[in-house]
Amino acid sequence: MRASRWSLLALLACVTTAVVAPQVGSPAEAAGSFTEAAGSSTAAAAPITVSAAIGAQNGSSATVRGYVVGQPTATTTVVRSNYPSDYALALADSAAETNHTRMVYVQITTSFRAAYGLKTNPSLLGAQLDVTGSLSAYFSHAGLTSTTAFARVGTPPTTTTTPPTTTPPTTTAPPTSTDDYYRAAIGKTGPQLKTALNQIIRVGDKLNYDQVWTALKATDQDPANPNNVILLYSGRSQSKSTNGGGANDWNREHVWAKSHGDFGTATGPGTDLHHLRPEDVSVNSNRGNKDFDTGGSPAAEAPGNLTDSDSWEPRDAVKGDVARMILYMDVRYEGGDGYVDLDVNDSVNNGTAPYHGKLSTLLRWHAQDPPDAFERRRNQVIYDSYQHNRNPFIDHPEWVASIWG
Ligand SMILES: [Ca+2]
Ligand SMILES: [Ca+2]
Ligand SMILES: [Ca+2]
Repeated sequence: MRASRWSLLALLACVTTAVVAPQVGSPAEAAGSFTEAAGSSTAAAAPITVSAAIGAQNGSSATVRGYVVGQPTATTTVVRSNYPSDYALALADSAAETNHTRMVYVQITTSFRAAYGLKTNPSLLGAQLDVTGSLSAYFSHAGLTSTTAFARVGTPPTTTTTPPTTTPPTTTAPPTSTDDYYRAAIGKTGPQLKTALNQIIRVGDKLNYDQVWTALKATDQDPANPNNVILLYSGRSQSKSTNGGGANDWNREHVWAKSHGDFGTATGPGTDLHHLRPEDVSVNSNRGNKDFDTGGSPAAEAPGNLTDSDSWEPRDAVKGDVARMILYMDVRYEGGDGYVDLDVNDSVNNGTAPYHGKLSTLLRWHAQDPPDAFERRRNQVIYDSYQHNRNPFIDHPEWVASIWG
């Protein structure tokens, strides 16, 4: 009896919404009601639980229903006050949930931050939401990314939850490749390709230097031990918690030496995760600001690496990684956005000029050591969870020859 009464109420609510919708006149509201109609005419978009979302991290699109239980700030940390930003929230099946393994971390895309970010809307804690997005990792944790719709459960979507200017979802399938991301570059070659890639990858979020510590623990996690990171040159697996300044701690290596262009550690090239890697403090210091080239004698504590007075040769397993990081920096930083234009050249001893070498060696290394699973995962984590931009030469190794061939 109770069930049928609820059904009747639900039906009545639908009818009421349907009746009200035609009365609203603004284009935004009309678009909202169109979206509703489109949604109901396709396959049923019934919300799934948070538990189901955690069990289906396969990149598919879904609407997840859950209670706001805080803001994730790291893989295992969810804060419930003093929210640092409007960029993320955590949902759970219970409003009282405190165990992060029973939460899904939701990326709040730009247009929803003002209405659903916890820094601006701390009273959302405990509210029940329906959020639509892609079931994929966020902060290296079960996640819902690239979100396209947010709604408070029980609130008619046409009145308060339709974002003002976002386009209604036109496709239901999530992108299965990076083709959408690179759409404006695909088909171009040479300088036109470089320009198109710059315009794509310069868009994103930036970290401060302190946030880089947390990010590197996710991007460079040892696949065989989630408590550790892998050090770039040393190849050593070392506890995430041993970051610091001691000789055998790890710190933040700028693969594009930060003195080349003198950008330091201010937000920008100095904090760009695409070229920052964990490295042993003394090894980092030994590499210093040398350009990359072959030759020299074995570097202390970094088996397989060679160094002489003017160059550093990384171990074979990361030669291509180093090359692609340097090439990314050239394309990402082209001036005109407040940061120095960085350029790769065919020299060593570049000193504080905004150049890095040695191009001919880096091109060989790129061919010799193609992208592997570790490097691709790292690129994806940076895209999903931190900067929301990509290194094109990991996704499209053939573009290196098109630009520098
Ligand atoms: Ca050391
Ligand atoms: Ca490699
Ligand atoms: Ca450049």
